[in-house]
Amino acid sequence: MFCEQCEQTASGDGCHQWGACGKSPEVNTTQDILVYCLRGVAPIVLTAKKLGINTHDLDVFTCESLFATMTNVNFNSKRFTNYIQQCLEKREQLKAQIQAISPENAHWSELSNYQPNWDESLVTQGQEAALPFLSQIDHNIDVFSLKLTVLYGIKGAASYTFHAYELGQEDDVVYTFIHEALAAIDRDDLDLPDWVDLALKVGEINLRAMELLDQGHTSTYGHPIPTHVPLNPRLGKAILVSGHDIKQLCAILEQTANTGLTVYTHGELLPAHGYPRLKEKYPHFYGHYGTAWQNQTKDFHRFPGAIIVTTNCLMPPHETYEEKLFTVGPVGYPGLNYLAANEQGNVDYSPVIAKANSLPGFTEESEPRQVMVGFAHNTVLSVADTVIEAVKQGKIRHFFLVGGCDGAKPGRSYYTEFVEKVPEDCIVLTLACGKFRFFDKNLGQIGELPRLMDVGQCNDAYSAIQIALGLANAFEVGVNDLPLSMILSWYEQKAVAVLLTLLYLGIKNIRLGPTLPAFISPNVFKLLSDHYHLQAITTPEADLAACLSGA
Ligand code: FSO
Ligand code: SF4
Repeated sequence: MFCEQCEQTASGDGCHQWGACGKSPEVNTTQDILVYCLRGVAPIVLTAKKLGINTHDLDVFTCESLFATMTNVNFNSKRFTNYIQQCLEKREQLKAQIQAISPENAHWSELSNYQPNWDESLVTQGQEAALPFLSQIDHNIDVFSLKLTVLYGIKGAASYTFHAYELGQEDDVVYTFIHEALAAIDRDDLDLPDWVDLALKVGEINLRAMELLDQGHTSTYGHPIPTHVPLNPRLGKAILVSGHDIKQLCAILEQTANTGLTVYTHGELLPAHGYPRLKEKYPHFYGHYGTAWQNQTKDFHRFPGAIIVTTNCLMPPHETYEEKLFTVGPVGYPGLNYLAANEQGNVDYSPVIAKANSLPGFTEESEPRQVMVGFAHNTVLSVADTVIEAVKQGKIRHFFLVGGCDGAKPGRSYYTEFVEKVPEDCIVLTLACGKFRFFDKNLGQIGELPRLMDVGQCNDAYSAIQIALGLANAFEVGVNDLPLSMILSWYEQKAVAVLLTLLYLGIKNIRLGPTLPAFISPNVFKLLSDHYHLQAITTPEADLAACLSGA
């Protein structure tokens, strides 16, 4: 196997024997074959779109199945075999439609005609499917690096697009580009500048995908508002919902209303407490339990109720809690309870409710603790005048966006130290699961403004971008001229997509850690640092001093 799509890739240069995430070579191979099939489907979909054929089914399927190949989403090779079968069936149906109306356009490459041999193990065939792609490493390492950047960025954008679709927000421009990018991977007529442009285009399209998702969330659940979230459980039986999918969280709240169960968020669902239409409608939507994804084995073991994981990051489960753990959507693990949606896309959560009722729930009270969420773009920009005034009066010196993913590597303590060292006349905006290293710290206030503001999930990176652009607009300066520094942590492919969006927007001086992506070649990194001053984190002290001096 070969995989280097995430930050914890083995020895910093690729997982070869077994995934550091727990992914087996078999799962990796079936993922490779699925992506190989999607690369072959893409030119067919693009031809169909030009002919006016409706490709919506394959558009959504492509996004969902790419989402499933992201880090810590799905470890079940059977699910990937099933995705491959569906992909090939849908591909042949679309070819037949094209053949029927425009036979002169129905000529397909070997890749678009690919058929695995179902009588033989997919594992050996998958290696062959991935190899032509891998062999390009020797051909041009920098182009290969950018191809991987595009592929991983597209995976992240596909996950946002899939969430937005679930909330009724779609744009064919996004779907079309996802197919264009997948088809481009097998082109050999593009040189380095073309690939740089394509990577930035991934960023542009990802911005649109994130905008759609933001519209989906805010039009369905209202704009987030500052909200206190208890961290201490209350007495009674309980369900814990992890991942990012607010639509599934809402469905769970609806089905558990008046059951006596209390619903808690875990990980990246913490910011869901800021949505007024969820809080107002569901009084049993109570608090948050646990911290970031890499601590889930401890959190899930201790939680005395049923647990649902709606998206990444799922870790291989321990036997102490696998019986009470359920997955939905693109998430899966062999042997784990999976709740498939019906034809209307709805999930029946009654097995989760039954499991929660069979477990003890919380039987002891604990010290009240709370955190505050809800500082999304609408809230922050509604006080833009106060912010500007505070900056003009010298009460606020600088803003730091300390955001991104968490992970298990010790180097990630950089982010905690960084936040602890931020001077008292500066504000920290945060988002995504990296915040769990400092989310419950009391950093106090500057006037009416909290010094630590939670913008939301990694899926709300759009909100952070809107805040930066809105403040730049209010100050009548460019975004790079704001007293704002971005200190980002990455782990998986959504972070790659967001980074490409920030580069597409021309944002400079981003500091990235805890390590640089293994798939970025030294030349590509040099190009990004020359153009955008993208830089690796160093030490909290040195980076803070540099940011405050405007570097
Ligand atoms: Fe974290 Fe995982 Fe949200 Fe990522 S839970 S690491 S960027 O998948 O999604 O921030
Ligand atoms: Fe390794 Fe990350 Fe790939 Fe898992 S997703 S196999 S940890 S590079």
